[in-house]
Amino acid sequence: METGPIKQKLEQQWQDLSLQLRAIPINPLERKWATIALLIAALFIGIIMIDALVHGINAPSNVETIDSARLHLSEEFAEDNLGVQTDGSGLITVRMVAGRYSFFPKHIDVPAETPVTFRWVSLDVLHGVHIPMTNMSTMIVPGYVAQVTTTFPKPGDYPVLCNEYCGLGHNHMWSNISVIAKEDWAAPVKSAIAGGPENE
Ligand SMILES: [Cu+2]
Repeated sequence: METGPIKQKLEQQWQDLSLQLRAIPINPLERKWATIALLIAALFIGIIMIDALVHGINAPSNVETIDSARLHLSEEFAEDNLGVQTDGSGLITVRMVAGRYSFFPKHIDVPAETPVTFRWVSLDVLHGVHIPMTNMSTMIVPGYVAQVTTTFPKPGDYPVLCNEYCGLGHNHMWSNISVIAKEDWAAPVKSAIAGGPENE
């Protein structure tokens, strides 16, 4: 197929359009502010792109499915396997189950200033989890594993809140995490249990 005439026609149309646009009278002050507005938009898009592509800051998304009705039978989220675990290279993974109206296990200890990967599953309905002062804020959708890596900046008790309405007891659905100084924290003993993609 010959593209020459089509290309010519498109170029002609583009020239006509730009001539028409240039013929529209625009107040210089308006033009100035429109330019500033476009530059601000470009700056914000640039910051988002740099964060996403250079610093790796992305919205939590993890397409990994799991059968919510059989969590207790699954290898990874069986009761004995919940909580804090470290693998050979020292990476810390926390596995937690959200269910009406609590997060299980009820209490965990994690170190400050260390990346901790949380893997959340729901055993019933849609839940959310939010830990103030961290980037932890994700939905826990039944049938999927939600995974977020976060770092707790300093020792203390951090609240863990459900932020998706999940039923009448929703406002009581919260627990807390103890964050202890990096040098005082010791990895839990049961650390070699299989489960999860990083241990396979
Ligand atoms: Cu809730």
